[in-house]
Parts: sequence; C-alpha cells; structure tokens
Amino acid sequence: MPKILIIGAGGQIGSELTLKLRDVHGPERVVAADINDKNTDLVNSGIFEIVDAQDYESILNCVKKHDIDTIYLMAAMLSATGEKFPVKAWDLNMDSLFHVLNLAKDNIIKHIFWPSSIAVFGPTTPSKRTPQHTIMEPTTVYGITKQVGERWCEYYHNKYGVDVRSLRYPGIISWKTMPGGGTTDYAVEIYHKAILDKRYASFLSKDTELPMMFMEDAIRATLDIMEAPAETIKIRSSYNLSAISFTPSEISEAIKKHISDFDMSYAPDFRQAIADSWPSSIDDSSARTDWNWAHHFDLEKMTAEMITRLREKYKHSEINS
Ligand code: AKB
Repeated sequence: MPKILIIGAGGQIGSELTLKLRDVHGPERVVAADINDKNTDLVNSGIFEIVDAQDYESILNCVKKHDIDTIYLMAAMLSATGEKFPVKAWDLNMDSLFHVLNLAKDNIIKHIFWPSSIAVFGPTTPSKRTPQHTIMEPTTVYGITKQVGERWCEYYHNKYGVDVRSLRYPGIISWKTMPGGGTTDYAVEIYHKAILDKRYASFLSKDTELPMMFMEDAIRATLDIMEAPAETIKIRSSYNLSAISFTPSEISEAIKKHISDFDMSYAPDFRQAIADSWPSSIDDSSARTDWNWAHHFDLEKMTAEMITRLREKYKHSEINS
C-alpha cells in the first residue's frame, strides 16, 4: 500500500502532523524524514529517514524505497531567520518545492501538501479580514518564497494536473513543540515563560494584532484539505485559513486570568517590522465554503489548554530531573 512522507517532520508543525498521520493511517504507512534525527519521538514511533529537502536524489531515493504516493513538504526557513539568511531561505524554500512538484509532474508521487503563510501578504494588502484574492506585495524573503511558491503550485496544477493543496497558515501555537525562527513565535514563548518565570518581554509591541491558531485546529485543517474530494478544492494556489486574532496585550490578559501575578513587558526588535507588514485578521470564507473548514479554539479555550498542559509538562520534568 502506498505510503505518506513528511519532509521536515522534526519541525513545529511537521512533528505533530506526523504523529497525527501515524494515528490515523498506522505507523507502517507514514514515513517521517528530516535533515537530522534529533527528534526521538519521531524516530521511535515509526519509520524514519534522513532526507535533505534540497537534494532531489535524497527525496527520490526515499520515495522509491518506501513506495510513497503523498508528500507533506513541511521543511522551510521562516520569516525571522529568513531575514538573516535571505539566500539560504530562498534556496531551501524554493528548491524543496520544485523537487516535490517535479516528482508529481513525473507521476512518481500523486499528492502534495505544501504550507503557505499569511506572510504572502504585505503592507499594501488590506489588513483587516484580508480577502482570499487581494494585493500581495510581501516584503520578507519568506513571504516572497511563499507567494512565488503559490504561483508555482497553481501552475503545476493547471499545466500538469498535479494534485497540490495548500493552506496559508497563521501563527501556530502548541504546547508540545517550540517554533523556530518565526515572527509569531512570541505567542508560544509567552506561555512557557508565564509558567516558568511569571513574566515575559514581548518582542512585538503591545497592540500588534496578528492572525493565530491552536495547533490542533491547524492539524485538523491540514488533514481535512487533504481528504476533501478533488472537485471541492477550487483554489490551487493556497487557501486563507483563520481562527483567532489577538495582540500581545490581549494574550497577556488571557494569561492573567490563570496566573494573576503574570508580568508582561514590551521590547520590540527587528521582528516588529515584519509583523507590521502582515494582516491583523483573515477572511477564510473560501475554505469554510469549499471544504467545510471551521476552527474550534478561541483565545480563552487555547489559553486554558496551553496552561494546563504546560503546567503538567514542567511538573513532570521537575519530577524526572
Ligand atoms: C512566521 O512567523 O514566520 C510563521 C508564519 C506566520 O508563517 N509562523
């Protein structure tokens, strides 16, 4: 039976997506791949391969070895790191996408999931309830790679019939895995610091509103779009996807309902300019209409879950240390 490959399985979304896909399809059908084998949960819970997302042969060998028909390409350099290493970000984000698109074009694999991002939008985009189809003039390298990637996904679908599906993820928040190198990362760090130190210095200003989503919703959206009948997927660039929008000050207030002496301060850095170029909220009605997307977590529900889970996690690590 053909298998599923997750490239970049060790990352923030990749690691939780892999474990969910293993639950749904069985560990024998889901191959996790990354450039290193540091994530022991992945290595120990099913088939694991070292794969370099920038090396076509490395992906091809893995695809052939495991009879892969579906690839989730989760390897990418995110917005903040991308600004430090623009050429590396371009190379990684574009090379890996072309390799996977070409595997589908050549009928070696059948289906692709590729994540896009709210970073495809820029300062000239309407920032409130940003429409699906609108002005897109991203000012970060990461945003440029995602916007160009979307164009190529649509092109490969229209020209070669490639079944590629994509979501414009907002900032993703999870208690299991830390993000790395993004502008929305503050919204994960804040919960850890709230539990550990009861204080946090935000690298974004008090009123910077950004679109965000709890990981459980993001994983469900990913599985849902991949399982939807092909004729319901009317957008082959990437779907707007939305759940909640909040500012650093609002998340701080939500945390204070659980940790009353939590102390929030603000020290904006270079990531402020990136955040300022992104929308504050997203209109995802196309996803809701086409394949019935609906989010389950608002800020309050997510905060309660994050705090409960992180308290358990840190208590457990104290017992084990
Ligand atoms: C980032 O902050 O770079 C990512 C994203 C919004 O795509 N989390």
